[in-house]
Amino acid sequence: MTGDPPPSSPHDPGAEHALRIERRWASVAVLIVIFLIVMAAVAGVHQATMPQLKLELVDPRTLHVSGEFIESNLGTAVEPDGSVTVRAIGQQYSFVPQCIVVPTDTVVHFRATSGDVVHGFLIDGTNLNTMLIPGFISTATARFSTPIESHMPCHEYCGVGHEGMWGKVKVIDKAAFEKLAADRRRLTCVD
Ligand SMILES: [Cu+2]
Repeated sequence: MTGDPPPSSPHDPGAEHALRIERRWASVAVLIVIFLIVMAAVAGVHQATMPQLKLELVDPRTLHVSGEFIESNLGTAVEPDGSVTVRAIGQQYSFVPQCIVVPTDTVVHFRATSGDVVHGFLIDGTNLNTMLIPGFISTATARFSTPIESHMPCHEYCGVGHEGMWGKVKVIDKAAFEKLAADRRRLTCVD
């Protein structure tokens, strides 16, 4: 009989120790994955079953007749606190207004909804991206530091005319905007 078994033997105490440690760390990794899956499931169920924060409803059948989204109320308005609010509607197959104008260096609140089916509201080159769902008011807040001109395509398939549904957003210098806003209650850049 010779002494110790060769190093590769399964009875090598060093190899067994390494195997135990590997198994231990593998269980830690599996536990982390299980924890993340449970966390995602709980968060998903919670979000699906609880009312969303600041859920604002609107009747899509009377949008054009009364309330916040009547035609004369659409476009960009200056608020008493200096911020601006943009109100818009998405409908098959255009946005109203078709061209939105906002100032630089100003807090801009977007409030939009849909008059018919689900549409998308996205401003190219920014992280502003939301859905317009009939019956709900979608809100987003942004601040633009430089003047830009961006496209605003609908990004939710909304019917045969979807590909032609897009608007424009013009961010203009704050001083120029204030000049424009001086004698108008609602602004758009629709020619
Ligand atoms: Cu669309």
